[in-house]
Amino acid sequence: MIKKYIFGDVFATDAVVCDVPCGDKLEYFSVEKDGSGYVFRAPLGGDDIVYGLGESMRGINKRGGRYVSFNTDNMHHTDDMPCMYGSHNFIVVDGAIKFGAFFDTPARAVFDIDYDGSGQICVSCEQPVAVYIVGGDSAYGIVRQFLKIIGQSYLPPLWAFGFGQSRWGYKNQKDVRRIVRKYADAGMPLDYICLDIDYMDRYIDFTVDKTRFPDMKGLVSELKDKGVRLVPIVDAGIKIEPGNAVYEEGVKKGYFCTNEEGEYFSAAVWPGMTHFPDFIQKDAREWFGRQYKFYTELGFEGFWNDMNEPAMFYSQYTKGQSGDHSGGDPLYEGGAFLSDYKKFYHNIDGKKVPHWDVHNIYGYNMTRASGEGLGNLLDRRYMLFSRSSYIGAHRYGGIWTGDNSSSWLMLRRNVTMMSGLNMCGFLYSGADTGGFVGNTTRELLLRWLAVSAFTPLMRNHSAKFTRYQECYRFRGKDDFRSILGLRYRLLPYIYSEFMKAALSCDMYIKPLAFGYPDDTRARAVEDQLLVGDSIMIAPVLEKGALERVVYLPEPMTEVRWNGKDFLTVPVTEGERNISVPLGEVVFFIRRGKLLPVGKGGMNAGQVDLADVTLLGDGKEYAQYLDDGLSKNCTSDNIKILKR
Ligand code: MIG
Repeated sequence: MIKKYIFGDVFATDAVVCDVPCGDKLEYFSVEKDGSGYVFRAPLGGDDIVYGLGESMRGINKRGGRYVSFNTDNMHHTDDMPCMYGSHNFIVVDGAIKFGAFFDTPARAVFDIDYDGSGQICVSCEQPVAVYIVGGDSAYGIVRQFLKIIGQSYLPPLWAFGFGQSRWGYKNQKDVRRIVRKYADAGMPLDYICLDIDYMDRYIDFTVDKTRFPDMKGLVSELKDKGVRLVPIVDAGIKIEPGNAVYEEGVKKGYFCTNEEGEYFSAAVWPGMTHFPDFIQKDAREWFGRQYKFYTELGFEGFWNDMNEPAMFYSQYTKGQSGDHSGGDPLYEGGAFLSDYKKFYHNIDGKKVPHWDVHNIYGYNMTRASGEGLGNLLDRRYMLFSRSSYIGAHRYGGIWTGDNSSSWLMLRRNVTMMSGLNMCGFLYSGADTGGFVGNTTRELLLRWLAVSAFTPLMRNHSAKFTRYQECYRFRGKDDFRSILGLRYRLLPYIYSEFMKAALSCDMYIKPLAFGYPDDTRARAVEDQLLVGDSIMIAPVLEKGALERVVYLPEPMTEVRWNGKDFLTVPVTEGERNISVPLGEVVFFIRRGKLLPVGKGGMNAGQVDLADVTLLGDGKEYAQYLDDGLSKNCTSDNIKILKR
């Protein structure tokens, strides 16, 4: 049961795609309107858990924290960092009373989830908001209803579930060829390499630097023959430069955001001064999407969208200012001068809308523009993931969780964020494996790969000036081969579970408690996850640890992957200590379920999805199978495998 309640003149975000009936009186929350907006308050029971909020810090249970929806480019992901790159305003209260609430507003919102210990939720929305209240008997059931109204997840091609190598700093075709060769020589699988801003001519979108990549088309096809795709980055800002056709057309047609004086707003990003496409305008979106033809003609089928909060170094107004980027806000919320977000405008159906009021849907609409453009340009599925997002963007692409760091906390947050992201529709997601800023270690990278081996997006990415972290650079390569190999042996399962979840508007990764709602102990577990319908993972998240305690809500089949074989043994419910040497992975098959494992391969194209062995004590497995590329994905592609 879902009801909608409208407060004020709400800006349509298109997050929800179904007709939801309006309710009379808001349930659960009291509402007050004051000078700073709408304030919603709901009491919490003593043991209530609050789930949701997608990409946000702290843990799976959001209780005790304060979270700010205001998309921000900030790499300081400490647990009290209030804003991330995306705003995912959906929460689920799970206690004696259970309900979900989605605060659909493109403007800033603050979620105080019993932060002060007064036992209540307080959600403050600066601008008009549509509140969706979702009823249900269980937190999981509530989430599933919510996922239905926001529409089906983006469907990536099979190769997007392979392993990808990325780094800010790969600068020419020699670098790219070397990485492909090194991975092959090391006997490690690889499906794609991400090209960061250095592939472009002076960081200008829709260009290629001809000296560093003299024959991009040739390179793309040469590598595709080897089973490796290239995935270029696209930034939000368009360089101001006469002769730049995209810039010129955007200026002529009015596709850029404007400033207070009605001229196009200018801000400095990687290419120098740029204009920001007005992605919130439908025509501008279509125009931007058409530009991807430049890339598809070169043979690219995958992209990542960056700097789309939008991030900026300074603007025409803040040029020359330095130091504090907080714009006077007591909370440091970003790399941009916050005041700049108040100084530019969108043109929506002839109405001048301040960016500040619609800030959180900017990146979403960039993803929408790219996704729709690619949908028109390609006869097959594309890979796409974005940094900034809002609920709704999940229908067009995935996300990565931004500039994390090479730290054990961020590994743990990768685990907790995955369940929140899945509750908000972002099934295709993952973190910078190994960590983006800072120097990784062999141990951290191996443990991180053992987590990412289960996330749909599995990409090793790091920043310029940090230690190189390609897997082949480390000693003891067997350990890396083992974990990368595991991913490819599990690909039939991962792909099948993802596609089934997406097609049925379900989650692919869930908190343990969603599988065992009546188990009070499972409710407190934040370092184990259900991945797909059949398995539970219990990764090692601590430095130096060679073992860990796992909680099993029911008897399961323990699976130990040692790099060669899957060793299975039935285990009883309760607490269990598992030893997990680096390079091995231990996980569990749930009672009555089956896990199909394949033969692996050096890239997704080599994996025979149909050639599987079934592990576990279940009777049958419903496998989603197709060619991994065609757009015709339906449940007709599900075959029942019997044991
Ligand atoms: O200002 O393109 O999050 O993944 O490597 C930094 C360079 C811009 C931020 C992205 C990161 C990427 C980097 N970008």
